[in-house]
Amino acid sequence: MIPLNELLNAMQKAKDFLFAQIEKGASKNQDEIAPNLQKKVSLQHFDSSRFQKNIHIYSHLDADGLSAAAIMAKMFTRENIGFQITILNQLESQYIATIAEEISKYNRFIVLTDFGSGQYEILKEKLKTTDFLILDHHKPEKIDNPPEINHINPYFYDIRGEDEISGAGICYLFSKIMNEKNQDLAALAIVGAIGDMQNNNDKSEFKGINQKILQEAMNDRKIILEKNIAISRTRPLIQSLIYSLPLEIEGLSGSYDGVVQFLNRINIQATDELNHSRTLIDLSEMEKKTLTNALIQYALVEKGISTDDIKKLVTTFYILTDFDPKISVSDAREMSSLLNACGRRGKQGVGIAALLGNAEALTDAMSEKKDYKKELSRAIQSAKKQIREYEYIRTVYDNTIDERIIGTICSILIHSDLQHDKPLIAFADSDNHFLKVSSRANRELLDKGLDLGIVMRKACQQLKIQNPAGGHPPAAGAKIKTAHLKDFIEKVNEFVKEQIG
Ligand SMILES: [Mn+2]
Repeated sequence: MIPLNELLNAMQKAKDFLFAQIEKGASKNQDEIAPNLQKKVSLQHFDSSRFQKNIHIYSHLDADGLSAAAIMAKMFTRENIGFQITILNQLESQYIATIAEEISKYNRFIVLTDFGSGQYEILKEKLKTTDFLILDHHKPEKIDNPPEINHINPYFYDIRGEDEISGAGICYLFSKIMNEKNQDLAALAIVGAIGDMQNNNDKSEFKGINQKILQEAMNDRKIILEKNIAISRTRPLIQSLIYSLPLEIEGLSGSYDGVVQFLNRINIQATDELNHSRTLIDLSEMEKKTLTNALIQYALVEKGISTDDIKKLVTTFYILTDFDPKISVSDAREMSSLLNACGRRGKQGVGIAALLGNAEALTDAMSEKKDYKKELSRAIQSAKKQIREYEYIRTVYDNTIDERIIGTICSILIHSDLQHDKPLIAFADSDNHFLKVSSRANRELLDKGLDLGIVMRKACQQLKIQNPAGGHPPAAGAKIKTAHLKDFIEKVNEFVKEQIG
């Protein structure tokens, strides 16, 4: 059988399993939430229905995790199944213990999205198989064959969770098994996949199941592809060309006069008849073509920029048609970074509601994003001063950086100027003398065979660290005691050496 069909078969069984579980066993306290989780709850919908159990969805804090949660929220609402959502930065053992308590006290059924596969062993130890369902795409600890009914993961079917399908994509496929109507959520799966940078290849294209999902979203006109110059779509044209070109073009980048002359030369007005600044989306199709061609011509002929670099000037925008095209987040990439900002600032509910089309939430989310940007640029400047060199790795430990953004900082730094020959391991203070660990590697290191997921897991095992580490080859995380820092760095350095030394 082809892998996708096998995956869908498993989902069909998992759906029947889920219904069987929530139909039995009356819950005493349908409206209560485990008290110590109360402050983390962001969204809930309880309904009196034929179902005996309510569902508690736990999902990951990033854009993919929030998109996954939004899909599940819509799906359960449509089926009139009561649910609540809690978003966690990482599924740590302390939360698994709380979940176990919650199940026995309130008789909940647990759905874990965009995480869980990396913690399956400990979940199985603390919970009964009949109490939870995992919908994840991170590489599982063990590839069981056949996998258990409550554990859905593409890797069991030879589908790469790294770039062929996201957590939101898995939830989307599951939601369609639940109800064909949910095909209208395909665009949300694409937002999730973009959040996990699954189209981060030379052509910015999706592959595997992501490509199929994109096609479904396009068939229903939920997403429109738009090839255009890779500048901001919603900032004033002049500013966009001065500041947001993807490569430096002498005479335009940073030059107000240069850009104004350039636009004059090709007869494109930077302002409209009311003297308002025009943006890329205000331009007519004809003007967009003129601008793109003129820009390529200028860069190629007058500035001698290589054809490889020229390609970067044009990009594909994934336009979400459910949103006003005049706002930045009608671009799926912007939407995904909006969700990410909401998650990192502890406003997960706002992010999910915005993605589901709530206008008020969208306004709030956009202002969160502004604050988030400020916070990031401060943190990057600060982190750069804390970089330390080891033989096979670089580390950053900055106690002024919030643990929720350390992964982002790590990603930005690994793709910045100097960090190309070694992976970067970043640490931030967490609660109770613990450190949150984030690690990132670039393409060159991956091609050499580096798998940070394995490195993190092995280092944790060796140091008998209770919290299981998780992740992919290019990005992995963990949580360790501050006292373990030195030993942990040593182990990571050693295991990276084993892989690429
Ligand atoms: Mn994900």
